[in-house]
Amino acid sequence: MLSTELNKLVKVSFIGHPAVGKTTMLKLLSKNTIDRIYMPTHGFDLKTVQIESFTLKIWDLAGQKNYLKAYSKDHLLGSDIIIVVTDSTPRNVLSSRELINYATHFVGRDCPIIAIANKQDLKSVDGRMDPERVGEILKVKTFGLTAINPEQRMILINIIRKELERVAVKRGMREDEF
Ligand SMILES: Nc1nc2c(ncn2[C@@H]2O[C@H](COP(=O)(O)OP(=O)(O)O)[C@@H](O)[C@H]2O)c(=O)[nH]1
Ligand SMILES: [Mg+2]
Repeated sequence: MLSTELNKLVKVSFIGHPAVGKTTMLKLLSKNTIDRIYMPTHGFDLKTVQIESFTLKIWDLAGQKNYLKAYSKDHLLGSDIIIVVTDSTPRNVLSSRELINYATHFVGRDCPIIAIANKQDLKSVDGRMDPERVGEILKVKTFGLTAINPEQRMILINIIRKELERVAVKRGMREDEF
């Protein structure tokens, strides 16, 4: 049924400063091989990813200098889930808090905003923060990740799946429909 199909179409927006790992996360979701070459995203990338019966339209919103302006209303509006990606350094986490405030303006309280404390593999070498600490600062649900590790693909999928279930419930879907 068409309405069921539409119910399963979900817009997910990745936001975060340059080089925190947004594109790597998108690749982690879509395949198993991770390309370590850094290609700054210009504008945005749009990828379609299937998680169970859901079709996710994932917007990887970029921006090098004026990143705040790049997260324009048009990009964020209509998001069902916003995922803020940080590299877990204190400085980046603090400025990600601003990004969350900015995003909240456009999407209101209905759209869940969660955070990924990425680059956890570097935590022991350079003082990055663990996900608990990052979550305290950002005041949103926060999960740790090492996006360059293909073995962490299921971790990321499970994080998103939890949020998808909430979206489905909000849309009035029954559990046997998702
Ligand atoms: N050590 C480490 N490097 C990462 C991780 N995730 C991404 N990177 C690297 O960080 C750089 C920027 O990643 P990218 O996904 O392009 O960042 P974006 O600008 O947010 O899209 C690349 O060189 C990635 O390989 C991670 O979990 N650990
Ligand atoms: Mg990118």
